[in-house]
Amino acid sequence: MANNKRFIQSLKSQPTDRIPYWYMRQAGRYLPEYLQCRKTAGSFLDLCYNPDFATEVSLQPLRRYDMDAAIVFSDILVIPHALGQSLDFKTGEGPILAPVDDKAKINRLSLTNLHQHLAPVYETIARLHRQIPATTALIGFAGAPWTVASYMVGGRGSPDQAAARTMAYREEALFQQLIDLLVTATSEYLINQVKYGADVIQIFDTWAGNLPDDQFRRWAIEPVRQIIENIRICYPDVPIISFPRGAGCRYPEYIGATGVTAVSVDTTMPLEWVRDHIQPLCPVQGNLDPLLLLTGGERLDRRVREILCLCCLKDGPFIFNLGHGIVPGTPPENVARVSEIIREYQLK
Ligand code: 1CP
Repeated sequence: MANNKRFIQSLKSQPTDRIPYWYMRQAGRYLPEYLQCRKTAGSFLDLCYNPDFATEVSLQPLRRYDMDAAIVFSDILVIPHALGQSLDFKTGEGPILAPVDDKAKINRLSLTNLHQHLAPVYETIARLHRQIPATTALIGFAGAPWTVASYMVGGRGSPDQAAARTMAYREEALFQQLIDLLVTATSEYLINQVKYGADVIQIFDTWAGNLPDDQFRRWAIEPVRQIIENIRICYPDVPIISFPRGAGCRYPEYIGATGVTAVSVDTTMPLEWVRDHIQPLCPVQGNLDPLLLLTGGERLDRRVREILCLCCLKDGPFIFNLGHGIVPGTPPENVARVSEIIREYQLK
């Protein structure tokens, strides 16, 4: 099944006619048509929970750049919202949540309305499944428990996740309770995404890299291992990509311990190291600097070709992507240019 999709072929380590590509955060703030939809929808959450708008903005980047995969438009923070935490996105700012930083607040979170709350996301996936071309894969996603918990405890994004890391040391059992709840909610959410038509799952662990060694195993590896195990009970063959941003030399351990199908590698990872130490273990996705995509020019062309050459030297399959998400202000023509170079690049 699904073998006419180049992206899935690559994830299954099968040969492809060219390198598949898509871009993290490919829908969104750099596209004028997205900004128009966001204005019409009202708030960012109205966009996420309205299948008409969410389907439209998921399709917008495909119309321009014909990627090998579409990603459903949503956000990693719909899970805390579905568990009962208040969430707001103010224009131009990041997310603001009412912090869950003590036992009473964590105990008030509940799985009861999870699927009812997330039903619009499932509906969007069902529509996208029907509407995207047969050769395009549909990616469902969620945040990893550690990254999601860092927003839940801190109430907003932070450079060091100090609130969550402090709780994990001071109130380990309570933090474990929060992580366990997120493992359950995220597993069920992702299983439903596959049920409604997602071909591939991506788990975003944006803040994994800030965890010290022992904490990385406990809060980044173990919860993701459990989620993957839960998904595979229902869907043994669904490809699962994880993005433990900043994992560095811990990528090989992460791959072995979680059983993930493929990894997204971040901008800091040296290409030769990726080729020698990660590609032999699993398919790799990455890792153009989103700021180079923003600045463009000859330098962008050169780097794209460098990534294409180095990551295809060994037998390991490769999916072209960014090392983190597209940033606002990126000129759409730069995304078009990169897509063109990838399409023209011939596999030897
Ligand atoms: O219109 C707007 O102003 C909202 C901007 C925006 C968008 C377009 C946010 C707020 N989220 C999204 C969509 C989104 N978020 C997608 C959609 C699909 C796609 O095109 O890829 C995805 C996959 C995400 C995932 C996400 N949200 C992550 C993990 C990936 C990453 O880039 O690190 C994280 C950390 C978030 C939280 C979040 N949501 C939005 C913002 C600005 C942030 C970051 C906040 C912060 O840390 O300061």
